[in-house]
Amino acid sequence: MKVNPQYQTKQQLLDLYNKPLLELVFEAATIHRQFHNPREVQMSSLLSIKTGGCSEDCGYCPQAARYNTDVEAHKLMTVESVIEQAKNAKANGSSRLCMGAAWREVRDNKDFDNVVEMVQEVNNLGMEVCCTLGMMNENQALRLKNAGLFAYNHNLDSSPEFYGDVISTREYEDRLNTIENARKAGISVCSGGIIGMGEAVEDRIGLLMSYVKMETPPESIPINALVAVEGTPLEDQKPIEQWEMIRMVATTRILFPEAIVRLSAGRTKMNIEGQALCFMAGAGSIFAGDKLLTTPNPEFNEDKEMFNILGLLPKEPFKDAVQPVTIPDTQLEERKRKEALREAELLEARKEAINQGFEPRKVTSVESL
Ligand code: SAM
Ligand code: DTB
Ligand code: SF4
Repeated sequence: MKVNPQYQTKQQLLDLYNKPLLELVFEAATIHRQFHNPREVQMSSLLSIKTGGCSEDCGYCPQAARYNTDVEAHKLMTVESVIEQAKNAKANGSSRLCMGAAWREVRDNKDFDNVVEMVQEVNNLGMEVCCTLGMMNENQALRLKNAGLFAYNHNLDSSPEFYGDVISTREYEDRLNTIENARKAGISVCSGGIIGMGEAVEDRIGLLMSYVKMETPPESIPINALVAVEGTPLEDQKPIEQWEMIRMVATTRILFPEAIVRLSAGRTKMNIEGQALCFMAGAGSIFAGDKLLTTPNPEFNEDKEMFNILGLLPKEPFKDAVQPVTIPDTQLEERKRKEALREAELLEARKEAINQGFEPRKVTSVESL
């Protein structure tokens, strides 16, 4: 059951969201137990592989170049450092790595080739690999799929009606197209939204209705509470009450019984009791590690203690699906072949020069140039 047939209309969903809290949690917990092991919670680590300097104007985002935030822009990480971070996340109990890039869209360039290689390498570590790289076309989605990508995260963020109040540089329709491209390539879809941006409850329900309308709703639905970052247009938004997170998690759980509902950004503002109610109401995953993409998150040890207190168990990778197979990427292979050839040619030219008595000039100081 992808969508719960009991809830078809916006009004039915609004009534559900506004139900007495414990009734709502009970209904969600009952459904959660029918479709999932309630003790298992997936720990997923986020890694910002390319940070800041983004051209978009998403009002919540500290990585948009146009806002004056403390985020320092960094170019794409190297494949080696991504592997190191992935191993570290795995050693701390994470079964999924989500790599995020502050891009408007994927471009067919060397950086993307490197991302393809990152996906291959992390998949080889036996972790579920997720990417969130902005908009992408079908061919790019296929390359990621063949590299071994398990899921693609692309959020709709809010209802179509409220979306324009927060973002103007990308249309809702663009987002739906990217989700469709991931789907067509056979990649599992992770898509959700943010609450606490000043939207009405109707907009939270409007977000969920967008997923109801899809032929296949997402397998994974992250629910983020806005992290209000200084310098962004939403910096003055008051933090939402954790009861709202619980209601949103529960409503999402009831509506999409098979999906993994992710208790995502905003946990530093919640206590263990509030998070416990989210797990009770069907949250099946958290982001683990002391950093989300650029903002703080509870430390691994704090979460380990919470898991102990609540009797939760970290979920193993690929429990509900098979691990994707990595297929060699012809573009990446071709680039590597050309690079190796160029390097060999340079080495040969250098040897030749030495043989002919031309010592390569040693640069000892800037003045000698
Ligand atoms: N640049 C890509 C894109 O926008 O599709 C991928 C990275 S972007 C940071 C991924 C998601 O993080 C956004 O769609 C948004 O839902 C979430 N996000 C970003 N900033 C946030 C914040 N301050 N609070 C909560 N969620 C946030
Ligand atoms: C999602 O829905 N939440 C994550 C993940 N998908 C990529 C991102 C949260 C980012 C919070 C703000 C930051 O740390 O920059
Ligand atoms: Fe750029 Fe993504 Fe941030 Fe929007 S959410 S500004 S696209 S990094």
